[in-house]
Amino acid sequence: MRIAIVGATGLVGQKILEVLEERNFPISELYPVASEKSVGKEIDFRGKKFKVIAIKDAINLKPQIAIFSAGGETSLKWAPEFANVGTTVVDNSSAWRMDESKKLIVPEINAAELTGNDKIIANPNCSTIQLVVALAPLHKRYKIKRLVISTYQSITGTGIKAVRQLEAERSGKEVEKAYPFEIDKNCIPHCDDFTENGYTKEEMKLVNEPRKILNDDSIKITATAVRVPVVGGHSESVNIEFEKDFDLKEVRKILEVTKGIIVQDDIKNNLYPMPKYSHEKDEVFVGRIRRDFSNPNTLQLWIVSDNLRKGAATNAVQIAEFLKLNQLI
Ligand code: 11C
Repeated sequence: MRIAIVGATGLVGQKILEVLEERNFPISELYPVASEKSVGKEIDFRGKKFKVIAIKDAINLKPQIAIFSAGGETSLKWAPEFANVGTTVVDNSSAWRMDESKKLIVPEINAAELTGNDKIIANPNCSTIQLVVALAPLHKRYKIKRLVISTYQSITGTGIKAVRQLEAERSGKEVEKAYPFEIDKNCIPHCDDFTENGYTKEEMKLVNEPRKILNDDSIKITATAVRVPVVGGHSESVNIEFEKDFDLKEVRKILEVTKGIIVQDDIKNNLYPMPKYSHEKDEVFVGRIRRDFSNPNTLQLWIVSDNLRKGAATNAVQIAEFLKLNQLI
């Protein structure tokens, strides 16, 4: 495969390269792409050095696949240009996710929808991916009526500037801030910009994206997204009301046998998922599985995953693997 990584020097771009290397994705030519100021810099991949090139040069090279992680504006402008030369784009930004003509893919759930005609494929938001991996098999069995989600999101979701802010706060240095407040020893109930309805964009992604992936607009969803001084991954407290009642043992069994999920739920031994231990792992960890005794047909879960891996890079690479395996590129 001839592959371009657009945004190769960013946190997610670097993680994509790491995941491609780990999973031994077949690559004959690699075109790392970044903004003008990074062109000419070298990146390491499989023990070799590769020069970062400009996006126009990458388009002229007509790669079979381009994985984008360079923000919505770059995707809106350049993904169609790649598609025009026959490249299949897997896009990590929010630019195309809710576009009706584009598919929003979590391979374990809906990769079978993909065809060779899908030239721009959207990768969901990190907090959505870990959520739907856990919810999809339960929705299939009991049909979800309503979700109440609270997230505890890693600073790595914001990017390198936030990582530097946290490090600077901890070592007492001055640095340009990614957040309007100190993040160390704090929780900021504000992920991404606020919208007119009082929710943030991050919260509205949690409202809209799961409905599209689960192909069910009837699910009612409300969410509060909170940034916490954590590096390893995102955590989510999820209250799930089903249309019909469930058997708790069966819920656990369903989660245990679902590909990509690791159940960590043994409260007697203090076993539950935590972001520190999901760091650098590709799975979605589910625990604190219990019946909500305040409401009928309602389940409470705690879901944790490394937001840069399954929440971004791993999911994108899995899409690329599916395309290759099914000869869609
Ligand atoms: C965060 N979820 O943690 C965001 C980062 O739409 O792809 C990814 C934003 C996106 O802040």
